[in-house]
Amino acid sequence: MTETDLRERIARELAGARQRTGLLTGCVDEADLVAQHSPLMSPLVWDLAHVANQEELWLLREVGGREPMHPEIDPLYDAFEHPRSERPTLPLLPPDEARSYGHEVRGRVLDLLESSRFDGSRLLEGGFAFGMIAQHEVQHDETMLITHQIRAGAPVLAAAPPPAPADAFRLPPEVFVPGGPFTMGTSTQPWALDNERPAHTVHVAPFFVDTTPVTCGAYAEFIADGGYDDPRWWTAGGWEHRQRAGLSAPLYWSRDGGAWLRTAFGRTEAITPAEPVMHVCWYEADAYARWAGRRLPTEAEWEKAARFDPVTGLTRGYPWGEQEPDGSRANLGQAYLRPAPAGSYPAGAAPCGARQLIGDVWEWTSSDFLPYPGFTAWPYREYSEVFFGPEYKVLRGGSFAVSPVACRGTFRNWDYPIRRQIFAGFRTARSAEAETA
Ligand code: AVJ
Ligand code: FE
Repeated sequence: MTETDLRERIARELAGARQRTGLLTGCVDEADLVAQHSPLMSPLVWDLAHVANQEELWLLREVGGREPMHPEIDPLYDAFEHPRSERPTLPLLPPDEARSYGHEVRGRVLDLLESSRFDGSRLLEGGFAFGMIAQHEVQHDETMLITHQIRAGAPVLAAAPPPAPADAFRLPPEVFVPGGPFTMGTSTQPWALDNERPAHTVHVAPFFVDTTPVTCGAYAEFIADGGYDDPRWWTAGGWEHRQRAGLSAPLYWSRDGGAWLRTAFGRTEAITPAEPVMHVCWYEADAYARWAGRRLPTEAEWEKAARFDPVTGLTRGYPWGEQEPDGSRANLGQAYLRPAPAGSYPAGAAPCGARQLIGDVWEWTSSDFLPYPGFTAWPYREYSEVFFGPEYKVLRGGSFAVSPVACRGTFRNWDYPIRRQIFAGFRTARSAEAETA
């Protein structure tokens, strides 16, 4: 990519992120922006100024060497100084000031971009710092969409449904992924974040994985079969959590006689059986898999299913190859405010035949969030390193709510196994060794 192309790409990604931020914070009134809709989430006005503050910190100060614009506000927007539940009590910038701060930072960043070279320092190499900031803002766009989903009140967001799948009706329920080594992670993708690095060889035993994410219809069968009331399907920790939290269906589902309804962005409707289920925690996904006689895939299995090309033996950037995601291959970027029916996006299929690995819903894996061998924190420990450990589970593949810039075959997300507010579902797997031995 030439320097001019890279500059244009960066400007486009930053503008796209800001457009979505503007929409998500412009469609509710001032009271809604400053309100805390859930102790799990920041007020929207916090996200608004936090993305600007990170952009100022990394691009204007670190890359550009500029002085802080408002050093006194830095601690307010440092995610590690104040937990989300405390943020409404802080003297946050009011919405108008948060907007003009963001606008001013962005203007200066675009000036800086004009004169930036993309070499000479690790932050500038390949435009990394700019790419990191574009990814950061779209990640917060997803966070803000989660806040919108939690928010009570009249609907303010709407989108057309995703296109119906063309050939979903005759897909095999599962596909085979061969055993053997493959290259996991990356050392070369310029905008990959620290936890995706470095590339390393991982051996995976042969396995089968679901062709699509588990659907609402299949999940309703688990519920109807008493899955929530049978400790056989749950780990000890999962059963304890199911009891304590009173889990009996995905978050946002409700019962209407014999039918299931779900509420999304303020509207209640019948569940769509063919749609991937979401708003289930890791414990629910794990219990469903056991009920189905299967298990969650490991993170390495997920990545091998998504990226490994058995013809060349090489690992792809995306299931379909190296091209950036577009609307024909994946449901990303809040274009539609729901996952597409299972079996959609044949053009986005992986070599193994699995579909919708990228986009639609984040997919829980069985794996803890751990560093790859040779990991080094970059450019700050608080992005990934402080979260490594067994208390977080890895999610893969991105959801309909995240933009392509923060979604690729190597991208890793993580959360606590009890969390359900995120746009997460799952697919199941089983080992093939028994058959081939
Ligand atoms: C990678 C989604 C877990 O939202 O906590 C945003 C992304 N990091 N700002 C989060 C992130 C810093 C992060 N997740
Ligand atoms: Fe952040």
